[in-house]
Amino acid sequence: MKLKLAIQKSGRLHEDSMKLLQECGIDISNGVNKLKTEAVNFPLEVFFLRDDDIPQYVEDAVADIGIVGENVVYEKNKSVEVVDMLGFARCRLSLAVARGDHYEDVQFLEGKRIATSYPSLVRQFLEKNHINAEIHEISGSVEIAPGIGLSDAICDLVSSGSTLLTNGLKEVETILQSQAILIRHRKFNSEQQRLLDKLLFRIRAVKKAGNNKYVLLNAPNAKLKEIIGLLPGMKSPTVLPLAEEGWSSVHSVLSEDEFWDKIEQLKAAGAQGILVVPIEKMVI
Ligand code: PRT
Ligand code: ZN
Repeated sequence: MKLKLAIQKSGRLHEDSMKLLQECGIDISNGVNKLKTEAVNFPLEVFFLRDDDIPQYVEDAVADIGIVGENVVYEKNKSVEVVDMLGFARCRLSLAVARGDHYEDVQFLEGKRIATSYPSLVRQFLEKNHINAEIHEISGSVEIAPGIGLSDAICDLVSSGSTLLTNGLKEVETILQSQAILIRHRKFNSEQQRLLDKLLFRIRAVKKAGNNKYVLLNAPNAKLKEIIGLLPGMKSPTVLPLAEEGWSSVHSVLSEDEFWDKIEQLKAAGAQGILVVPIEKMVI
């Protein structure tokens, strides 16, 4: 038996989805230009689809699992289960109005026309805020709608914000934060679950490694206690004597979010020759 995975055929999710598989040691280099291919070294079949179709394929169990943006999953509202957050393709679904508009709060939207490719999420947002507005569903180039008189506001995905800027718009409300997620259908049997667990074990090791750095530094023995106290490590830091009398080499793992603060503190505590190395996989 093989697990069937749906990923985007081309677009913003494609490369990172492929990279994740590669980092998990799964080789699908034999057929990326086809609609379907098989991994050579893992019981996995991969379907290449439009991202919008992935939730339906997974709900219907045509694909067992899929990689897709939260925005698409929640807009389509299919009956699927979220297995894991994958951390890439981060963006937000936001409402934007003309830069010159005087926007104070959501009341601004009362009676207005909003252009979007996300009618369902926009409707939910408006209902929650008790706003009556007209939703115009369009499938692309949403950001030009106000400029050509089609709408008064838009709701679209934003990452850097430059598309809004170049179209004379400003972001006023965020209705959803999104990233790529792994979804599965609800009819898993035990063999499918076993294969998913095997894949998840690898995905989590890759994610964990990406969030951590391996740090090596030299410390005078007199300062060792203080420096070790700053380092969490997986269990506790490794300490090895240096050839030079009175010095030790300390090895540890630091997480990305505390990284710069810790490096400063380590330097201040007397650490020298600090080396920082990326970690490829991390299993704890
Ligand atoms: O062909 P297919 O249907 O598969 O692809 P698609 O064209 O529908 O989707 P694609 O490849 O553009 O995006 C796939 C997924 O990437 C989305 O569903 C999101 O989950 C995620 N993602 C992350 C984004 C963005 N960031 C993003 N910035 N999707 C789209 N954008 C667009 C946005 O619509 C706007 O036009 O980029 C523009 C804004 O970007 P900034 O940087 O100017 O703010
Ligand atoms: Zn799409």
